[in-house]
Amino acid sequence: MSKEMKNILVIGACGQIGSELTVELRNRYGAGNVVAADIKEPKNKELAKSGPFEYVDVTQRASIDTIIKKYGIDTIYNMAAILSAKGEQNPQLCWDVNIGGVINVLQAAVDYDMARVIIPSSIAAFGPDTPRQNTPNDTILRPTTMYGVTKVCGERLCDYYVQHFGVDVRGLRYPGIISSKTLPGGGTTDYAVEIFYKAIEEGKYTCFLRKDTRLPMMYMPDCIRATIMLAEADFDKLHHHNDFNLAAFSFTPAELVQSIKKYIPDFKCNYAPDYRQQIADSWPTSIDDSVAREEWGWSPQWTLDEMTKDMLEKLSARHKAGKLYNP
Ligand code: AKB
Repeated sequence: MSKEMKNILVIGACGQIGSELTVELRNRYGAGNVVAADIKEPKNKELAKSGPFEYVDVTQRASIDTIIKKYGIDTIYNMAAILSAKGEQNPQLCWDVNIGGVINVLQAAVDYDMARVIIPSSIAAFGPDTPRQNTPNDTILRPTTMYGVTKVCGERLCDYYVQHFGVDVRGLRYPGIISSKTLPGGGTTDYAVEIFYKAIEEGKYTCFLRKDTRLPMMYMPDCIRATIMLAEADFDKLHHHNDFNLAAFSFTPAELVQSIKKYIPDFKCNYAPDYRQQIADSWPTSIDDSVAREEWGWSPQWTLDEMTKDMLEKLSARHKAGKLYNP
């Protein structure tokens, strides 16, 4: 039987996923019951105004403990992470945040008898030896990036804490996430967000991946819904815990350009692949998420063209109001 989630801490709340997840959790659980925490102050006005904010550095256990005690926290979403591209530039930092942070959160969950912990993984857990098309849930995990290494290690650590300490910890393997509110930072799939901003601002974009690089992607509303669905799922029905494949759609940069051109016909895209191409080439092109569908009822709602229309509408409105980068 799962314990009730009453006082939630979101670590990494100012990041791309954390900023929208925190606002949605506040809508569901009450603004005062969801504490946003990060090492930087929130820029997003909705996030900043909607509830409490505290400084937490996930690599410092004492910093997590202080906030757990202050608010009687019983649930942690740990969204703090160094992503794939930044992780290749600074592997030590990637390890410290993605593994040091994860073990701090897991150990805090044991010490404070937490009701629930959510720690995401990524498609970066896969590598060049993994079947690339329709990648199964349970398959070869031999990533070639530091980020991927930390994600596999994190999945295994979380499962260890389920088995040995009875911690209720859950996680899913995010594809590239596209969102209109907070920019991602340091990922290989970031081009799929930047392209929309540049299409609106300049009508052109230079993509750092080849035009035929197919990667699994998802629109933020589906990502938030999936994360909360898994957090609220019946623990007794879960056979997997920390390694759920998650999918919506896959596309190449060229296909995304075609989708944007339906709304901005003159949009131009050039291609100048850099070191991130090698990372992308080691990842799946599409994901089989049937385990998530079977165990907790997952199914995506947004298609590529629906997402493109919504992104362009939202960003155009902000651009006209002179606040494209400051929602
Ligand atoms: C990245 O590109 O590093 C992330 C991811 C797929 O986990 N968006």
